[in-house]
Amino acid sequence: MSFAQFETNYEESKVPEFNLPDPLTNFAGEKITTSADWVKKRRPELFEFFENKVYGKVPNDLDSMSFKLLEENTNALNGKARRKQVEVTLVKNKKSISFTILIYLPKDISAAPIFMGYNFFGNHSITTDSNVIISDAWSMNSEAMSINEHRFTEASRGLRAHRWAIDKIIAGGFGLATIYYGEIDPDKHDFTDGIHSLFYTDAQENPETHEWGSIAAWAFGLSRAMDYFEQDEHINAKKVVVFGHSRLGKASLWAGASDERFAGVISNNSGCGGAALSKRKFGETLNVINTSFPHWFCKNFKKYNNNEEALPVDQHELLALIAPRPLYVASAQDDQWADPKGEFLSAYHASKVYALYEKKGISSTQMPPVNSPIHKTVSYHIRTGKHDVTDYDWEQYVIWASSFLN
Ligand code: GTR
Repeated sequence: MSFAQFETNYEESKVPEFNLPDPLTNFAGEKITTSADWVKKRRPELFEFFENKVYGKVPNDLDSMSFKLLEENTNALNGKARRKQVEVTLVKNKKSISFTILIYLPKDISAAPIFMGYNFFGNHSITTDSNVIISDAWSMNSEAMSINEHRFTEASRGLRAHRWAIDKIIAGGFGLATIYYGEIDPDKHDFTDGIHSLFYTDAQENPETHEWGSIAAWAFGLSRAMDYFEQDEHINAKKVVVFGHSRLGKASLWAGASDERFAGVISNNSGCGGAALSKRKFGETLNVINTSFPHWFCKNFKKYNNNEEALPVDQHELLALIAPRPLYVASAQDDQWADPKGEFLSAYHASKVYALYEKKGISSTQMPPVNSPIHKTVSYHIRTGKHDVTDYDWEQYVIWASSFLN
């Protein structure tokens, strides 16, 4: 994809002056000074804004859902882990879709805390484990991932293993659950398929202007996985940290905001429409993202293309919706497209809502040096390197999550 037709600002001196909405002043201008007032007078209106004007509302409830254990092995990963592959089927209006959760759990813990997050190229891409089932869902083609004709094959097994530090996660006392995101909604500008299609009435082919785009659909899928975890005796559903990288980090943030069952939330390089402040217009902007990926947000969000000034919220208020639960925002130095500084400042400005709960967050507008993580209830790091998920990132997540889950 080429972004050449858009002008991209990468210079701090060219960031416009902007008024950042105060998370602790409600739309009527009233100051919020207690956590009780935040919950009663501010959080609901912010949530509603993000729901109807940014990510889009889930139109209805499912009619039913079911779980099927496809496979289980107590001797996975050289004997260190229990592996499960569970098929979840969602039913609405006599239509259904299914997705498969791949789960690894440390064997020595009876009900394990877990990290859960989507993968981009199939469950079989995250590990060389030959027992992981290959999804038959649509995928974008990728030469690097050996994917032609939009289908996965054996050729992409393990090709994304470097992004998933499974050994470190298991050794840290956590399990890992992952789902191929395309099984919930294929990542293309076509709403006739995926989870959206189950909810249509008559000949509808598109969500309404305030209804869910793909990010909200992926967040919905994470919540359905959570429904499964709540009845798996080997998982502690009160200790699920939702993780996501890039577009899937946008989805993990929205999942964390919209489903308070998630005990912690990680945004890895989520950028525009994720953790980064939109009003800075640094790197990717709303016009760029809504043009390149018209299906990610609800249609109402397009009103703010080249019109960020008119937005009565910004992404720090999305982060604040996660309070008081632990939140980790991570950036990468060479990922200027995602605006690391905008991600950092967003975590900083969200921290005042955490302070209402006497939880510590980011206390200075000064970014920390690279590879110098700040671990608090609101955590942040910027590491060296590019837009990616590295062992360094996972090492930080395991240390941080251990501080409140183990
Ligand atoms: C980029 C997009 C980003 C980010 C990224 C990804 O092309 O502009 O917002 O989501 O894709 O998901 O890898």
